[in-house]
Amino acid sequence: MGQPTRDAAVPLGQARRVVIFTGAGMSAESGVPTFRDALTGLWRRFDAQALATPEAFRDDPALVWGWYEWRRGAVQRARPNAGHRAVAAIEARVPGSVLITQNVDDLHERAGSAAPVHLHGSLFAPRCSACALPAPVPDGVADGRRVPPPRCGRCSGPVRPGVVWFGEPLPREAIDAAVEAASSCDLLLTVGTSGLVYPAAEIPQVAARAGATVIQVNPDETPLDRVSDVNLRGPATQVLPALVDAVWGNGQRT
Ligand code: BJW
Ligand code: ZN
Repeated sequence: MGQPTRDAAVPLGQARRVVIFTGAGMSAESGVPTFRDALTGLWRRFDAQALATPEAFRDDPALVWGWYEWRRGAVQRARPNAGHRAVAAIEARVPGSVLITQNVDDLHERAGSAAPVHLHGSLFAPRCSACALPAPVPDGVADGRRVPPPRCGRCSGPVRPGVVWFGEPLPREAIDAAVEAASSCDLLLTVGTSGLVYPAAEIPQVAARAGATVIQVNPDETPLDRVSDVNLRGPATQVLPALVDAVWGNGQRT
């Protein structure tokens, strides 16, 4: 075990209130591309940041709906990885832990995390873009780039993905729960996020300002390096199981 893992294992073993804050890097090794990775295949000439906006959906609903259907298909084919399972193991070991994710996939739930706080919504919660009525997740996944969105059963408005686009507010309950958890935790573990998108990127900063230990897991440098007490450089599937093993490897809470 390396020194940084030991430096992280000691405070994690002592913490009673842990926040785990995750981003797209968490699911990268399950084959779900990160938000800022180049889009592949059919979508390689598009810019994710331009597609993830209310304006893009208004201008070309079939293009944007098609992109999200393609991504829903990729997530449904993906399986949770050892990093997701390690997060669920931390939650099981530390009952006062809260999982906050920016991810719109369901891989944490499928790895055994009971109630992640989804700051940026979900690929599995479509709703009417006009009246907000929840809409069913379509059966199967449509193939192709442009897929006209289904129509709302109440007002016939176009159904949109239940995610948070640039310029939209985060769900009130989710951001309130995240700020509350970050303000009162002993330790925050941030995993696989670039820390570029606000207000989510404030969450580790809130914890640091409140005096919590911040541990970051990321193969690359990020703006969150400077608020982190320990930087564990590496992929989540290796670093997180090693950390869990370092703290609870003998099956006992330290
Ligand atoms: C690994 C790994 C491995 C790889 N293991 N790691 C303050 C300053 C500047 C701008 C703003 C500001 N406040 C607000 C803004 C504007 C804007 C914003 O932040 N813009 C920035 C680009 C500058 N924010 C907003 O618009 C937000 N809304 C808002 O502020 O509303 C105000 C309002 C109030 C009241 C009324 C009305 C409005 C909304 C932001 C919503 C973001 N939504 C998205 C899309 C969701 C749907 C979708 O997926 O399509 O959420 S954007 C995208 O970024 C997605 C992600 O959740 C989010 C964060 O990305 P993440 O997870 O960090 O992924 P990546 O790809 O960036 O990084 C991956 C990381 O993993 C990298 O670091 C890799 O190294 C690492 N990695 N492999 C571990 N194996
Ligand atoms: Zn409607």
